[in-house]
Amino acid sequence: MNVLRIYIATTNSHKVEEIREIAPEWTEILPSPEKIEVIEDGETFLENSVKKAIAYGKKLKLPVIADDSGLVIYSLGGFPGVTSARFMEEHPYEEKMKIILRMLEGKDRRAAFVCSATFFDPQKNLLVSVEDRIEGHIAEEIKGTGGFGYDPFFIPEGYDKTFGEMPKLKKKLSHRSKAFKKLFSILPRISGSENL
Ligand code: ITT
Repeated sequence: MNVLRIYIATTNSHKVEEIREIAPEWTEILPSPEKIEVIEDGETFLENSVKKAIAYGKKLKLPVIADDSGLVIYSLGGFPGVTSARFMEEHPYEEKMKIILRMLEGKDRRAAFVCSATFFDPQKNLLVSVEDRIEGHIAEEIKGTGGFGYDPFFIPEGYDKTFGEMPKLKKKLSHRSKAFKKLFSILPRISGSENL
């Protein structure tokens, strides 16, 4: 079986680890050899993941995947959404989550993690983008130390623990896992052959 080397267009090592966990055997997922500055000013996760994939793919001249993701809280109009990383950027996540918990007092706590996953092969001029999400709600308090970002206060639907309390299960259930499984399953079909 031919193995396809794919570079990940990210500066976030947690994303690399989580994507590697679910990547099929015909892929070899590698961190990008260079950090490329991308201005993430898109209005949607899709726009930003496409921007990252194109910027890295054009620079490296090799197949890449990009992930743009975030937390969407419905009663806050989708906040923090595409600004999940930039909201109070210089502050630790504990502080960011405490502020959000205050914003949510007396409000509906339903939320989702969303991930847009994009593959770009600059040599074949092939770009494929998918999006998926996991529904859940924001816990009353911050719990658990696993995962990263907002994991310690997000409880996925059907569970009573945060992603921060069950990091192993998070890797299987997450928005990222769902989006990249979808991407890896359609890539061979889209390229018209079993392996790209
Ligand atoms: P790159 O742009 O370099 O990939 P980043 O961390 O800045 O890295 P994003 O712009 O996609 O990535 O921002 C995603 C943010 O959304 C991330 O920093 C977290 O705050 C949040 N987030 C996304 N996925 C998450 C997850 O699985 N668990 C917890 N928080 C997550």
